[in-house]
Amino acid sequence: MDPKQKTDDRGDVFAGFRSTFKSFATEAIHVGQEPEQWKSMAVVPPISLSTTFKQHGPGNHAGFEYSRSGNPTRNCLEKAVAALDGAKYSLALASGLAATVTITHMLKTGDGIVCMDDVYGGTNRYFQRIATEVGLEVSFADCTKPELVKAALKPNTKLVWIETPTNPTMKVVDIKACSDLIHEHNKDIVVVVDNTFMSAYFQRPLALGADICMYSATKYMNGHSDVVMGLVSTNRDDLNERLRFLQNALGGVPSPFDCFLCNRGLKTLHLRMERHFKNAMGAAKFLEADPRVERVIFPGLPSHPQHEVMKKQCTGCPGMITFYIKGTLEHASTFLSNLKIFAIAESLGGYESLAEHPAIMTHASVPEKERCLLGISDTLIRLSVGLEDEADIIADLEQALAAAHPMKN
Ligand code: P1T
Repeated sequence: MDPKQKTDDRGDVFAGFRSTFKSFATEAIHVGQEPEQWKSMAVVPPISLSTTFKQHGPGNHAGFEYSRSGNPTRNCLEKAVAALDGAKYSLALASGLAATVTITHMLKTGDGIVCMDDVYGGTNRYFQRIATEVGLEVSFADCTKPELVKAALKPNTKLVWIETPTNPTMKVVDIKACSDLIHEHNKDIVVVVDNTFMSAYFQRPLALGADICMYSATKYMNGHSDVVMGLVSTNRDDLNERLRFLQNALGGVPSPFDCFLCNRGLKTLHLRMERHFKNAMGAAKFLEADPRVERVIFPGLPSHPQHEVMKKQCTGCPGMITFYIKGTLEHASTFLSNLKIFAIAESLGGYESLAEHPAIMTHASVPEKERCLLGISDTLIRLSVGLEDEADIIADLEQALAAAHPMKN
């Protein structure tokens, strides 16, 4: 740690990172939650299950008509998310992929999309196998390299899709540099950042020049592995208008109950993310020092190629660690099968620790040739470090490594 870098009250792991967004916790707890909006003065927003709302006369309603086009519980969540993203507007969708599809529906046949080369497998599958079927032109580029982004931009490019850090190889894109470059080329290109890995607490893409910030809220934003949801935020009136139309017209909306749960999850986002970072830093340092591990990719470590970019644009790192175990697929499988605290499961960002094998699980739909080029190999393991005790997390990793490499003990 550079001794000149001041630590704040969040602890040493945060040294060198941007300081927390002002009043984040207060806004997470209060924005959109005003008791005065309910006749009952309920402090906790009620779950409005009604699918329809009585009108005083035809077209004369109290702000809600039909639950797909607007719902009071969803409203509370959308207002809170907008505040946390530093955005004017936010919309909730039925899943992260529903958010991706809704955003992409702004395009027309013949339009082009440039997508970060490493993204969630389902995003890759949607762009390659569905968007192209309806006449959208999709290309992939490593957005950590400005010259490759520049080369990928074509006259028909309407959307650039950035994920940072990427899933699963944790590449970090300089959002400001990339957005500036794209907007200088053509100010009308919509830059989207998938902020799923970071959550609103650690990264604000809109403040860095992106036009849209989206999430799989299934992950950190909800944080309890009990909701599938997507979120989309923007500061642009035109994009909000179009997206809100599509939210209703395509219909991929979340249930009021899920909105209630996600809204509740946001109340502890700041606390959860800080603990995720502390636990992940401990685990990443342990793995990096272990001879049975080939390489650790964690943006909080100085060994990460874009560690400086991460510190410049983020207020911390989430609990995501990717590492290569020494050996073969068998070693990776043995390691995963022997974990006791970590569950072998897809998804991430919940309070519980999860581990998975991207090549077999989350990224199986990415063509094998591309997986090889991206480094999604048989020995690559992805961890979502949860909120358990750090010492227990490390002990679990240690015993699973010992099971995978018994000769080394
Ligand atoms: O699962 P869903 O809520 O539809 O979100 C899709 C999605 C979008 N973007 C990113 C970065 C994601 O990680 C995901 C979903 N990811 C997993 C299920 C996973 O295990 O990686």
